Amino acid sequence: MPNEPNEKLTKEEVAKAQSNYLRGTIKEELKENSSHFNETNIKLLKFHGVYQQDDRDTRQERIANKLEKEYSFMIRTKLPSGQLTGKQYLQLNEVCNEYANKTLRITTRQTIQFHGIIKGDLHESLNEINKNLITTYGACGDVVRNVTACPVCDIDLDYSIDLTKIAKEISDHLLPNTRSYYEVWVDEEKIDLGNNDEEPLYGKTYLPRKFKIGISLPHDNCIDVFTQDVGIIATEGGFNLLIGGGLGHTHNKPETYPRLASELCFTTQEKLLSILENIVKIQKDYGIRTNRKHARLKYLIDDKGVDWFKNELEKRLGYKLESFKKLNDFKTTDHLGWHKQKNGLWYIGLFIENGRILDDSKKQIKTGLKEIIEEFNPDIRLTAHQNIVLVNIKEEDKNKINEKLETYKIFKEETVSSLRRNSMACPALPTCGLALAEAERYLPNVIDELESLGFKDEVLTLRISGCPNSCSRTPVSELGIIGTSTNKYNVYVGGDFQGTRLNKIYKENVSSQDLVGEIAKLFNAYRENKKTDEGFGNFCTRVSIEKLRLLINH
Ligand code: SRM
Repeated sequence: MPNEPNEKLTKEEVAKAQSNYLRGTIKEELKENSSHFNETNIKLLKFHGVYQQDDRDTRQERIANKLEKEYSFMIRTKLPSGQLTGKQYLQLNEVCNEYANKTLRITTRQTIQFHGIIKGDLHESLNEINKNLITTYGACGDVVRNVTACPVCDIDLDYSIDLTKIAKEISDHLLPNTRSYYEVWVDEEKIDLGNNDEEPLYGKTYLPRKFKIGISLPHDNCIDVFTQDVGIIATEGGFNLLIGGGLGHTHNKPETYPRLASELCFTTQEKLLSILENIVKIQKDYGIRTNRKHARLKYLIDDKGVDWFKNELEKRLGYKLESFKKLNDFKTTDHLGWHKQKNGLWYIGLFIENGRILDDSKKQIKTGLKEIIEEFNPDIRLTAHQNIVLVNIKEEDKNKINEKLETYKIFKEETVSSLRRNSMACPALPTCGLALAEAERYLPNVIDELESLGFKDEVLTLRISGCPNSCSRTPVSELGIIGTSTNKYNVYVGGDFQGTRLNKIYKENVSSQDLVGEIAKLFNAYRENKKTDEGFGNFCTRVSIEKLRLLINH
C-alpha cells in the first residue's frame, strides 16, 4: 500500500474525490457575479486548462489599499506535438484579441497560452477555442499533459518516422474521459453515468500529480526527452522508454530535486500504448498522495527503484520487457530557418523571443504572422523551444514571405544572435503565482547587455526560470538562472547542448545588477581555457565547479 492509511491526503486529493469527476461547482460559480473562484474550484479548473492568477505588479498595492486582487485567468491549450492549422491559429489570434491580453504565448511544451482573461469572459473564450476543434482539457491538472514530439519529423527530409502521429495517438488514448469539461464549456447536457465508467483509466482521484510524456529521436532531442515522466526515443525497430524525469524542486529542500529519466525498456510500436497506459496506472496506484512535493513519478522511481517498477509493469502486462537498446550520442536542433520538405514544399522556423507573440515598438510579430498566415495559409507547428514553424510553403512564395518577415521585423537568421536564439524564459511575473523573480521580462535585457559585451556568438543553452519549478527546463541548460527572491538568482552551469545532463549550482543569490557581470566572467574563463570545439557546458563540467571558481577569482 503506497500511501499509509493514517496519513492525511492533500487538499487536492480531497477536492478531486469530491468533485464528481472535475465538475465541482464550476458551472454554478461561473454564473455568479464575482471576479474569482473558490479554493476548490481553482484546483479543479486546472484540469480544464484554466489557472486563476492575479496581477503580481499590482498585488501589494491593492492589498495595502484593502482592494481585491486584480484577478484574471490563464488558459492553456493542448496541442500534441504542437500541431494546428493556419485557420486555427488565426482563430486563436482572434480569441486573444477579443478576450485576453492581446498576446499569444507559445509554451515550452508546444502549446499556446492566453493570459489576462477575466472571469466573465472565460466561458466565451473556452467555447470559442473548442468551436475551432482545439481543446484545453487536460492541458493542466493531475493527468497526462500535452504530449510533446519533434514537430517537423513527418515532413523534414532528414527524418524517417512520423512521431507527430504517435504523439496524437498517445494523447487521445490517455485523455480523461469525463464529460464534465463539455458540460461546463461546450454547454453539453449533463450526462449522469453514475458509476466508475466515467473515468476508466484515471478513476475518481486522477493521478497524484501532473504527468508528462515526450517523444524524441537520438538525432533530434528538441523536446528534452530526459526531463519527461516518460521519455520515448524512437530507435531502430521501435522505441526505447525512459522513466522518472522531472525538473521541479524547491530551494533549500534537498528532498526535492531535478532528475533525468532512467532507462526502462525497449518496445515495438504495437505494444507502446498499452505499456504507457500501465505505467500511468502504476503511478496512479502507487504515487504519493499525501505530499504534493513528493508525488511525481520520479520520487516513486527513487523510492522503490527502477527494477521494482519494471517488475510491476511486467506483472500487469503479463510478459517480460525487452532491454533498453544502446544509443549513440544525442543531437538537438531548433528547426529555425528555411528547410525543404519531403513533398517538395518548404517550411520555415521563426524565432519568437520567449514564445511571446505580440506587437511592440520594435517589431510587429503578431500582425506580421497574421498577415502571412492569412495570405499563404501554411500549417503551423510549435516547438518546445517556444518557436513557431510555418509549414507547406510553395517555393515561389518564399521570397514574398521573406519580405514580410523583414517588414514586420519577425525573424532573420542573420539578425538573431546565437546567444538569443538558444535562450528561453518562463513567463514568471506578472502572471505566475509561483514566480520568485522576473524571467520573461528580464532575459531580453540580460541578452542585450551580453551582446553588447561581445558575447553574441556564443552557442549555448541559456535558460532562466522565475522559480525552481523550472518551467523553461533550466536544470538541463548549459547556463541556468533560477530566481530565489526579488532580483536575486542562483546561477547553474554544466548541462550540455543536447539536454542529456543536469547542471550544478555555481553561485547563489546573485543580484540582478551583478548577473551580467558574473556571466561575462564565466564566458571569459570559457574563452580563455576551452578546448577546440568544446561547448560551454562541457567546459564547465570538465574543469569542475571548484576549479571554475578558482579560475574566475584568481
Ligand atoms: Fe510549468 C507550474 C508555466 C512547462 C514545471 N508552470 C506552472 C504554472 C502553471 C504556475 C502555477 O502552477 O500557478 C506556470 C504558469 C505561468 C504563467 O503565467 O503562464 C507554469 N510551465 C509553464 C509554461 C507556460 C512555461 C513556458 O515558458 O512556456 C510551460 C507550459 C507547458 C505546457 O504547455 O504544458 C511550463 N513546467 C513546465 C516544464 C517544462 C516541460 O514540461 O517541458 C516544467 C519542468 C518539467 C517538470 O514538469 O518537471 C514545469 N510548472 C512546473 C512545476 C513544478 C512541477 C514539480 O514537479 O514540482 C510547477 C508547479 C507545480 O506543479 O506545482 C509548474
